[in-house]
Amino acid sequence: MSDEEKKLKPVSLEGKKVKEIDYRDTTTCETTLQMLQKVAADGHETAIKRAFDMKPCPIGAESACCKHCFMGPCRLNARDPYSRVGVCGATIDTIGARNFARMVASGGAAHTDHGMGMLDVFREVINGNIKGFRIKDEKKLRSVAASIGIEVEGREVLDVAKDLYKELERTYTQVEGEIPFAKRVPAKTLETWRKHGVVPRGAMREIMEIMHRTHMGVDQDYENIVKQCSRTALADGWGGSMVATEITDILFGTPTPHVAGVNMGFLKEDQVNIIIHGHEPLLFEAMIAATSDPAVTEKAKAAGAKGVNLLGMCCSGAEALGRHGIPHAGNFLSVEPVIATGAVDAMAVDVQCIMQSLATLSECYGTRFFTTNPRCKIEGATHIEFHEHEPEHAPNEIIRLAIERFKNRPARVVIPSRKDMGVHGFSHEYINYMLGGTFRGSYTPLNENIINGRIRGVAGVVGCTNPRVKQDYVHVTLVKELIKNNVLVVQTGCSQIALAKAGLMKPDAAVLAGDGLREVCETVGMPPVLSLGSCVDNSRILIACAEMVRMGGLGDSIADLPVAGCAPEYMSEKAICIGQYFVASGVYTVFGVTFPIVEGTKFHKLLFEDLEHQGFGKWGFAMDPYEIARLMIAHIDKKRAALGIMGERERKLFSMEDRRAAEG
Ligand code: SF4
Ligand code: MSK
Repeated sequence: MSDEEKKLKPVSLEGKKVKEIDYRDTTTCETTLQMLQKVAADGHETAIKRAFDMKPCPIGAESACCKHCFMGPCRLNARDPYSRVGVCGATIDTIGARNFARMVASGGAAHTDHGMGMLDVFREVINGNIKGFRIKDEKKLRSVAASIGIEVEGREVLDVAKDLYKELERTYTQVEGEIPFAKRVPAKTLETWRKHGVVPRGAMREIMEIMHRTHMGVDQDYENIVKQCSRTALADGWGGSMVATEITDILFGTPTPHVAGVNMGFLKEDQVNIIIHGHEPLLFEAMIAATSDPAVTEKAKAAGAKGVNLLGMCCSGAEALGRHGIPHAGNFLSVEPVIATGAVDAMAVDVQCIMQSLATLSECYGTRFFTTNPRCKIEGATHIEFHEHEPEHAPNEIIRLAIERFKNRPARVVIPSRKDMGVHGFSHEYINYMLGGTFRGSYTPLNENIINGRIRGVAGVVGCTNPRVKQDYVHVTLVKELIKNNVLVVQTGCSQIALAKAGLMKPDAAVLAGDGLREVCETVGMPPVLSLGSCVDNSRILIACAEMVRMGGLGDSIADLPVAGCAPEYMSEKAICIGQYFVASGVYTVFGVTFPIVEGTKFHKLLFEDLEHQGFGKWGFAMDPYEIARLMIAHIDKKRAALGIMGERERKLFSMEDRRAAEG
């Protein structure tokens, strides 16, 4: 381990009193650190301090308790899990599987509700009822429609769009049959799903059924519960999330790579700063339109500002960064600290990952804090509802109040100077084009480079940051280790922001990659780490996997591919659902932080071993980034060996010299 790596290594904070917190142990992000120290000096608190104050409940952390009825709640002994059962007789496997299933249902509901909201807007746009948005990417519309068997040749855009809407609505409402995007799943993977009865019908039905089956006294066979977990999670990955991604691209444009910036240094002292935080793209798109109006700049100037400066955070920010190059101020654990700059005149949020504390902290620093979605109101926030039919109303009101706040900004504003530039805005379509060129755009070159061993495999590193883990440390260390070992990394969500801050999204970061990956990156001019967007854009990774199978040479199903996934600092139920849909799709998926299951149980063995034998992927768990990398690379090598493509580089690892030394 280098000195630099030692410096980054987390220090155990167990048993430390709050006043002893050294914030350098809690984050590797220097601007977040600066602001965490400021918040503490100002006498306020953040999630990191509260995480110190409140240790996780050890029983809940392993899902060894059940409160599904009022004969309980029942607590089993996680250290001796089969020593007792719940009042109703439920075993640790039933209790663990039911709890896990409800996490999948909640996470899947979040993504599918987001996707359904996007589809509602799409319907209203094509029916002419929403004038503020329009179909921006007709090419994408036609290719999505064609991918699920809709006739596109010679047809009007609106006719194709109407058929596409009708078809995609089934993703949510269908009660029998297979979701439309099942047509994109490689045949052998789909065969496995059919064999095990996990092809999703419609998201509403799957989520309803999982809630029913996990009610007291219904499904008490952990294997049967896990089948419904897979079915529900797949209704998210290949359903709700995929619809969200595709419809957003159709309405607002498919991202293409461009240079853009990340970090708090993009706040501007002489401008009205407005941060958009959350997940759905509609509010952000409407804010972009509103702030582009010269009249808005004039109003800001009249208040003494040079203009209005729009920034994003979390997944709303990741989408706007990838699609439009709007600067991103930071990932999940930086959202509270950024308020402490005093420079945020307004923060407007929609849904998901919005800490309730933001309302209180905003009040401490005079920031105007707005909720905009009827699903997410927060005590202490000002609610200005965003209406898709009148998309300019909420942004104009938020801008007006932000300008007011600018006029009354506190004298002491501290803006960290750091700005990190990188290339953002990859999509599975662009990867196709980038590697294959305009006329022969395909995944063939990627497959060829994997087969010849220049690229060892592909890893998806995604997900949140979590105050139980040193912010960004595991993401960055893991990704560096993977690219050093010639594993191409694709990213979404808050993880990609961690790597952008660490400078890994510049093409010259290829110097950190192993020889083979470096050669490919330098030839193509791409960074070794590709950012693909928000949490719902994990569906881009699924499509990329399906394309790799379709191009040939790497097996017949996603489970055959030399790929692996990881959410090393996750915190949300959405991440559990994402993990389960990757596992059900055939991908080995490693989580960090903690895993909500009791080890040594039959349920644990099913998720961590047996699913793979059934033709799916499997779960893994480790907290140390080097161990996570080792697990992922070992899995990639296992798949390479099964495909018979260990190649020159790998053969060199077992050269005669090595063998003699080993036999020594
Ligand atoms: Fe206890 Fe069974 Fe009720 Fe759960 S469902 S709380 S295990 S009695
Ligand atoms: S925003 S789900 S903290 S990635 Fe999608 Fe970040 Fe995780 Fe929220």
